[in-house]
Amino acid sequence: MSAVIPTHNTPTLAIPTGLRQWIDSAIALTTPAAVHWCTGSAKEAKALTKALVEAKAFHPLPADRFPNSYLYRSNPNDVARTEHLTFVCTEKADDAGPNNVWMDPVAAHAKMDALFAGAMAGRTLYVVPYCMGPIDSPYSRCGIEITDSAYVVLNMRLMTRMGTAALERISRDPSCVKGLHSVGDVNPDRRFIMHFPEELAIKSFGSGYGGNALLGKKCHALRIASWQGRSEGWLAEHMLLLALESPSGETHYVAAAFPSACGKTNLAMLVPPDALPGWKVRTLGDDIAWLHPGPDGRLWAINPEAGYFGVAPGTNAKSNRNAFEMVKRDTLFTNVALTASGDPWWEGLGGTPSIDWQGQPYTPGNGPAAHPNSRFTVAAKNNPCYAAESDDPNGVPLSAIIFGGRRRSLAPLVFEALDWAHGVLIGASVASETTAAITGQVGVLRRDPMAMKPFCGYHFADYWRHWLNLGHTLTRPPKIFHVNWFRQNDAGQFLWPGFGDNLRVLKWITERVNGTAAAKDTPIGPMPTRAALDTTGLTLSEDALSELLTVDRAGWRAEAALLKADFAAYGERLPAALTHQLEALVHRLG
Ligand code: GTP
Ligand code: SPV
Ligand code: MN
Repeated sequence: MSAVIPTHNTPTLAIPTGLRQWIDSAIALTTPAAVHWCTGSAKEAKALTKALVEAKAFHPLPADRFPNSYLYRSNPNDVARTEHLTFVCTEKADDAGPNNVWMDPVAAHAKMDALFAGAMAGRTLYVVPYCMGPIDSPYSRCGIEITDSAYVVLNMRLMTRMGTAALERISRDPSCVKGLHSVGDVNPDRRFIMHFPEELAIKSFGSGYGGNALLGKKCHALRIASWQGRSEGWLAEHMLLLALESPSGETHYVAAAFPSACGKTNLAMLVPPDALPGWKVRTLGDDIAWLHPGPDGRLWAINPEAGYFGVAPGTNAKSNRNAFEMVKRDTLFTNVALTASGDPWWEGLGGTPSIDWQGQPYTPGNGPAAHPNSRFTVAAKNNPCYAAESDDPNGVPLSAIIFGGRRRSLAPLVFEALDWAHGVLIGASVASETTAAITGQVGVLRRDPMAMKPFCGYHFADYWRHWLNLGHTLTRPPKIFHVNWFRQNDAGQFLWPGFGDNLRVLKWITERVNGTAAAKDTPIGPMPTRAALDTTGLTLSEDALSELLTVDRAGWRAEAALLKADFAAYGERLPAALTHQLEALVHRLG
């Protein structure tokens, strides 16, 4: 992408000296043709968009049906996060843990600086100040991303509070995350996403895609923030955040951690089924939550993001009507297909594609028309069920935390933790089939503790200890649950209808919080009795229901043995309380 705003501008605010020096040294290293300080204004976005359209990098969608919306096709070698190229560079290798790929920080800086040298020649360098969380929240944290991608700038503008307001906060409090990004030559052999948690710094080269390039998201708000949260007493989690209002008007706030492409956006935007009138779901966040113990002994949550980078395939008027409506304006689509009339298209939408995600005439034998990890970027405020509490500087108090994974077998529809420590074990034992959100094989079951395998910026054993310790500070902790929407029958069909019908599970969960729903005790934790799960208006065979609500003891014994082996990889650092929880589970399984 060449220089699109070829004029130098200067920031209108005083930049703290250390930051100014960092920016100056990045300019000296990357030698851009121009430098642009982003203000986040509509005028700026318009100019960038226009330049991208002129450069044919943005394809305008039909303005009558998709106003202010564009299709962007990324390099076909750059369509998902790349975990093997993502590093945590701590002084001591042990601090990154076996869950991360580690590199010595001195070696990592040298490697990256060699790549960045002269990398922005002929391009514009954008200075992108952003704030993760409401501008006026004590829980929010700022960052500056330096990038040579106008696509990244426009995405960051939708995904974060980007521009002047963030820069104002930074000028008052310079402790911000420094992110340096270049798309480079988009060569997978020269692609690295490096994190320096001890320096609050990120260097990302060679990718323009999502979590690799929008540095406020996974790099800052999860990997660096999880490190900060450990030392400051809070948690940065891969969680959606929703408000659930019952017909009687009572609201519960719920956070849920599922691995990538396992249903967070869909649950966060849930449209209740007609058979359960009076229930309402409002969205606070769809991907990341920062959790802080409050003075009242409850756990409080904010969503650090301001937009969604959501999975397109599977989205339709029936599965997620809110998302379907939301992406009809002001939306950037990445790697979707087009219909003959030029509308965006993806698998599961209905209708037929004409042009595939690579811009070629669609041929059915050539794989899916839209890339399975094709995405929409849209401001959260465009969500028809946006929760106003998203802007509350104090966040919202959690009633429940849900963990879940994509498992065709074993894990039942829902079960409950006996207490916080058992809940930490449940989180640590999350396993899920891999999805298109990361490069590599899809459908392989792997352990993904707390859905944070790709995102925890430090040793998992230390992370679980932090979770356990944090629980001790809560006098009114949220209840913890585990769900699985993805059980399959022998024919490979989903047993549970999912989507809007997941409300039935949320209903049981909040009734458990209120102490009004029945449960049967099982070795893995309390589960709904058949009568306690509201199946009004649901056409589901009793066989399927009983399969969804049964514990396969032999299967769970095998699972516990696997878990024990997986935990062994974390060695001496593994908290004893977690080992005790696992032993207790084995004991209950008999
Ligand atoms: P990331 O943005 O990668 O973190 O993903 P996510 O966790 O937000 O997942 P998302 O809600 O985008 O869903 C991913 C895929 O799973 C989509 O294709 C959905 O259609 C599908 N999906 C979501 N919820 C359900 C469900 O309840 N049942 C079934 N069968 N599929 C679902
Ligand atoms: C995920 O993979 O969990 C995402 C998309 O939410 S990305 O921003 O690429 O990380
Ligand atoms: Mn995600």
